[in-house]
Amino acid sequence: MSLILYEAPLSSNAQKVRFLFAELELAYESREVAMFGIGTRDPEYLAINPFGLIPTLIDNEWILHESNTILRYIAETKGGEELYPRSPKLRAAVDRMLDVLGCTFRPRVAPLERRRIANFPHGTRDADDERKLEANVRLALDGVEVILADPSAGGFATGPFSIADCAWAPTLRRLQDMEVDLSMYPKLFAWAEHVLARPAWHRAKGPDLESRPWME
Ligand SMILES: N[C@@H](CCC(=O)N[C@@H](CS)C(=O)NCC(=O)O)C(=O)O
Repeated sequence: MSLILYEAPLSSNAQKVRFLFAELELAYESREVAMFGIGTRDPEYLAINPFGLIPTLIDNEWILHESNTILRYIAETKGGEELYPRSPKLRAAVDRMLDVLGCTFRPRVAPLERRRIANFPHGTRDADDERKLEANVRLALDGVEVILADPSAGGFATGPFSIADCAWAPTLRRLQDMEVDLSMYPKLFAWAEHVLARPAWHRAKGPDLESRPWME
């Protein structure tokens, strides 16, 4: 088989790639990499992903890591061109949402996820602390809500369904799982409902968070 994905069921960065595979109905071989394994990776895995992170793609012996880069590569080369538009402004809108996710949103939301979903560090749930973390998430949600107010974002992040929606789906799901009150963010709420209702997401999302050890 030409496509191999090194992944983990609960890895948000693997889930986004699985979502795109499911949208494009691409067959691939899944090879599970243990989560929480950073620092203990074997040399074989470090040879294909020098950071020891998940996911890694191999396409006919050609190796690629970084989940958003994998999304772009798959869309361009495996029949998903309409999910990563060529026109510079439409492409910039998709790229912006990918960058907002990786560079701005994930760093703000990850600490709250660790407390609320993973209960990490264990046994130290402190309501005041969580409120501070949630306030930090809300600043980021405010920004996303403004972006989604663009009239061209018709239900999805950037207009028609794109790889930006694939990338955001795992994080939107976790916002729901963390019971962050999204009522102040009607556009984000509607977007999450829309994306997470896609049949391909249901085929790709993997197990519920409670059922497996979890980490970002
Ligand atoms: N920027 C990387 C981040 C990858 C990443 O942080 N992956 C997490 C899983 S979602 C990981 O490997 N964590 C370390 C571990 O589980 O040992 C990407 O987008 O691929």
